[in-house]
Amino acid sequence: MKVRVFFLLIAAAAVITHPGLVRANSPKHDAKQEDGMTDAIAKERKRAAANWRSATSNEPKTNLQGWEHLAHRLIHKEGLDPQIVESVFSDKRMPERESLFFSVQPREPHNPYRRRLRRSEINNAVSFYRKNWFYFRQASLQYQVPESVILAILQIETRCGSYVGNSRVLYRLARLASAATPGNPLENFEKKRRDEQITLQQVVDRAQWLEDTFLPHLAATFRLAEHKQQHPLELRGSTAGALGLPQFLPGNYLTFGVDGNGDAIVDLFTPGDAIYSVGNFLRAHGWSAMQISNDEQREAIWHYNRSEPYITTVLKMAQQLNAPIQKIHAEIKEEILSERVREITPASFSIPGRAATVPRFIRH
Ligand SMILES: [Ca+2]
Repeated sequence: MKVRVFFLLIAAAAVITHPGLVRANSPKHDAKQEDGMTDAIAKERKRAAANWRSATSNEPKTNLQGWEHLAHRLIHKEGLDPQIVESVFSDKRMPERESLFFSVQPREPHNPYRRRLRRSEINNAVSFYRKNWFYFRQASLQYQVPESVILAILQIETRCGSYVGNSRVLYRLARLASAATPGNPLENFEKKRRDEQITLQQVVDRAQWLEDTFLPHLAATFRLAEHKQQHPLELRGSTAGALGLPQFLPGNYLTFGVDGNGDAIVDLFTPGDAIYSVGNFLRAHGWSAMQISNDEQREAIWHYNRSEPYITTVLKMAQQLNAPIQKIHAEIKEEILSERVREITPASFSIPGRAATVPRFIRH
């Protein structure tokens, strides 16, 4: 769901025939392979040239700043309104398209989450829990996902909203979705083949995977903006194009976003909606009961972020959060017994989570 899904590709990588071995054992096959490679390169060059001719022809048209291929895909594959697409990609706020260089077999750096279990992180999460315990308890009951797991995810994603990113989501997703723009795969191949054992087909396949993965989220950005009554270029999020406290990509925002605070709008920048939406997402991805096996837990979180170190860190943090959460539960119970609960329970909490779908959106 996030840009970190890159790592999924490692598993799907095709078996590579080592060119050196083929050359030594089978000169005929080698020549054939070379011919095939030359044909493929020639074909890619032809596509790139055609794209360039189209982009530089004298016909009067909107200046799409190099995004012609992507605009075409959004209009003809995703069914977006041509006028809106053209106006956004020609907008001065939208940077010109530049070549996108990508890894064919990306690997995650060695455990980027290793520093996320420090005391300060736990304290921040506990402090967020204390302010929003009601949403956590209700969401946990509704989706049968432990409060500690939802809290750990929000802490790891954005330190419970301390930083939600200020990048233009549309531009960041457009970059990723533009990988298969004619000419871009070839540029990547020519750069990589100097020092990597990689075939053009692998590069083309990877570029297509990036387009197929991120084009739907790019299209969802337009739809999300429409619902929020914002200009598509004004939606802000991470450099990976994810939004709000739980860092959902736009497609997931539309599909799994929930109105948790009961105000009949879905706003993932508010704690109540963010907490419910994480519960809803995990529930929809296999977290079927409060007590499930470790493998089942890992599987559900994997859909959130396809990274083993991420999953391990979420579960370790959740474990560390259990005791403080129990302590706060005990405090709340005392508050309720002493009838001071009204001081910490806003009246608007009466019907949280009643809407399981997206009724409407608001502007930030
Ligand atoms: Ca709401």
